Order: sequence, then C-alpha cells, then structure tokens
Amino acid sequence: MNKLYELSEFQKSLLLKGHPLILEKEKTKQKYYAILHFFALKVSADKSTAYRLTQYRETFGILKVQWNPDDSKVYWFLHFERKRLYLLILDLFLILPERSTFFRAICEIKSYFKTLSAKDSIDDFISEFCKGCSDFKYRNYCQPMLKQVYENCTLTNLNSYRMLITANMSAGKSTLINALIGKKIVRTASEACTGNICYIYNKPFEDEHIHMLCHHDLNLNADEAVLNTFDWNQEIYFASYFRNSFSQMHNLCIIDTPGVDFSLNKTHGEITRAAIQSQQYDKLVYVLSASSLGTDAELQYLSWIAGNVPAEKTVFVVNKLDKFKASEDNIETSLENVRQDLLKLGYTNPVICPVSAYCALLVKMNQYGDVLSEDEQDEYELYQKKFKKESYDLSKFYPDVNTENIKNSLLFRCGFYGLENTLFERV
Ligand SMILES: Nc1nc2c(ncn2[C@@H]2O[C@H](COP(=O)(O)OP(=O)(O)OP(=O)(O)O)[C@@H](O)[C@H]2O)c(=O)[nH]1
Ligand SMILES: [Mg+2]
Repeated sequence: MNKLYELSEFQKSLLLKGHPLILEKEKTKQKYYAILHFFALKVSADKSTAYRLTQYRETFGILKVQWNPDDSKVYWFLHFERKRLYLLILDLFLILPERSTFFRAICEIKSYFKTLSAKDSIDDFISEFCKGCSDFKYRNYCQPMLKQVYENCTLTNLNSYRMLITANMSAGKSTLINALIGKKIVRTASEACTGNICYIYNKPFEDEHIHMLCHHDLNLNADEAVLNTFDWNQEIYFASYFRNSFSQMHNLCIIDTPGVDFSLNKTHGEITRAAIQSQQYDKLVYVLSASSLGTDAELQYLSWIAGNVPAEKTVFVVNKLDKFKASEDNIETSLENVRQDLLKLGYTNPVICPVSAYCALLVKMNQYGDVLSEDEQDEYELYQKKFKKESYDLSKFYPDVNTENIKNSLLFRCGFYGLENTLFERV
C-alpha cells in the first residue's frame, strides 16, 4: 500500500444522502461549506480532500461559494453554532485522508478556543465518537454522520482476513473475485487478462464509490469507463463495499494474481509465485476450471502449490461447472478425480468447492438492482433453469451449510453460498 494513504482511510465509506445540512437554508449551507472548506484545506492539499469537498459542495447544491470566512467569522461560527461544530468535526474526520491531518485540523479548531475546558470538551467528543456512544446534546442532529464515523472506525478494528486467489490462465480467478464482491470490478476475459497483483479491500457500507490507487494516483470514484480502460499490468489497489453476507465480520482483502501458465509472458508466473511466497494471507484459493481438469499444466502447478503452501490454508474451487453437459459429464466423478489427484500430491483431506462463479456474479448483480446486459440477462435465465435440475444442483456438495433461508436460492444451488460459507464463516 502506498505509504501516503493509511489503509483505513483508503477503505473509508462516505454517503452524503442523509447529511443534516441538506435540509437547512441556502445561506446556512453556504456558511457551513465555507468553514468545512477552510479547515480541510488548511491541513490537506491532497487530491482526495479536493474530491471529498466537491462531493459535499454538490450535495449541498452550491454552485458558487459566496461566503469567504475571515478569522472573526470562523470564531463566531465555532462559538455560536455549537451543534454545527460537532457536525464539522465529524465531517472533517470523513473528509481528511489521514488521521494525522484530521488531528491537525482539530488543533486548528481548538486554537479558536481560549479556555482549557472548551478545548477538553472537543477532545472528549473525539475520543468518544469512534466508539459510537458519545452522548451529547446534538446527537440526534449529528446521527447520520456519527453513524458513518462509527462504522468506519469499526471496520478498522475488525480482524484482518486476507485471501489470495491463484490458478492457471483463464480458470476464472477474476470472475470468482467479482462474484465474492458482487460487482464487476476486476477485469475478466477469455484471453490472458490479469497482468499483475491486484488488492481489493472491503468498505464498511455501500456508498457507491469504488476507490482505486495505482502508484501515487488515487481515484475515489473509479467508474466503469476507468475500470474498462485501465492497464491491468501494474500493481493496483481497490476498495469497495462487498455484496457478501459475511463481509462485515472481517477487514477483508482479496488478492488477485495473474495466471501462471501464460506461455507468452513468463513474468506472469513469476509475479504470482513470488506473491505466494512473500505475501501474508490466511487462505489461498486455488481455482480449477471444470473444462480443463487434469491437464499437465494443472498438475504441475498443483504440485508446486502443495510444496509451497500449507495444506490447511488451501481451498480448491472447481469453477465453470455450469458448462458441464448433463448427458456427457458427471460432476461427482470429476470432483472425485480432482480429489484423487490431490491425495496423490499429499493432501489428506482437501477442501473442494464446486461452483459457477459467473452465475453467482449475475445473481448478486441482479439481486442488487444492477442492469444486466441482454446477454447477461439471457445467461441468467438459462442458469435459473439449469441449476433447478437435480444433476446441476451443487448445493449437495455442502452438507454442513445451514440452509434454512437459502435452500432454493440460485446462489446456493450454483455452489457459491457454500463456498462463501467455507471461506468466511469458519474463520
Ligand atoms: N461459463 C462460465 N464462464 C466463466 C466462469 N467463470 C469465468 N468464466 C469465463 O472464463 C473466462 C476467464 O475468466 P477470468 O475470470 O478472466 O479468468 P482469470 O483466471 O482471471 O484469467 P487470467 O487473469 O487471464 O489468468 C471469462 O470469459 C469468464 O467470463 C463460470 O463460472 N462459468
Ligand atoms: Mg484474472
């Protein structure tokens, strides 16, 4: 991670839809925004601060800033608009890119107060708000932003859980990651696609903003156009809310890696092997494509993994099972063959999870209201029919999963709920 950005700040969510100022008069918004702008820019010339301020300005509907605060106006605001002072502190916490800049802004605010007790009361407020329990007079007024501060702080305090995804080329690593997140973030393609390590962190709540950091370039709103045109041969970091029922239990990082057997570019394999040997991760997810099981390349790489990664950290995912033809292939037999190959490599009780990652991605996109393209809609409808059939139902391979609410759901029947359960619940 680029040293300029603390991880927790990179993962911060911010949603301005319910900001208390939206309901205030035009003049009040102008004044509040000018003060916010004044303190934020006093301590940070960062691009991300400028972007956050624009978000506030647009939310408040301010076309032109008309109020220019001098020292006496700032003094008046801080002393006589008490409830807005607390809101200002919360907003600065959400806007500023590092804790140190936030505390510098607080020092600036405190310099407008003479008495020690006034300065202390600001410190008390700050030390309480991260715990979400600050009981102060204007709590109701500040609640929408207080809740966001609390949720951001909570994520930082959760245990970190890192998962590295590896496979040969085009097995569906990136699709599997998108399915875990429930959005199309990392690029997928039928030819060699991921060219370097990509880290994706979760955010505490949905704010519809994907953060992207590459070298020193931070983008707090990476839209589809950016994601589609970006050069995936560089190391890159993302943060986004994960549409995953387990994601709020951990501070998550999923690591995507290039396929190791891309014969035209040997560095892909080298990058991935180096990452597997040097990175910290709690689980390694090895993806096998059901349409090319048992190849030499597969057995070769599995053997390298067996020699380099502790068995208890490794989960095997057999992907693309939607491609099986019920008349020609047998899922049980194929999974048993995979198990036998793994036993020969020394695994005693390998965890093998059969899925269709692409189906799971479409299910989540549909469930969260994303517009599916015509092709995606067709495929989604086909999957609905396919996984209803007994021969395709992958849920039977997850007998330990508690199924009460999801028994007949497509996410369960395409194996993905069982996989998520295996990856996250038993951590
Ligand atoms: N039918 C089907 N296709 C899938 C599934 N998962 C991935 N694919 C397709 O397989 C191709 C490769 O998927 P990627 O996710 O890009 O594979 P990858 O392993 O990340 O590839 P590299 O990064 O190039 O090594 C894409 O065309 C995906 O749409 C699946 O579950 N079912
Ligand atoms: Mg990929």
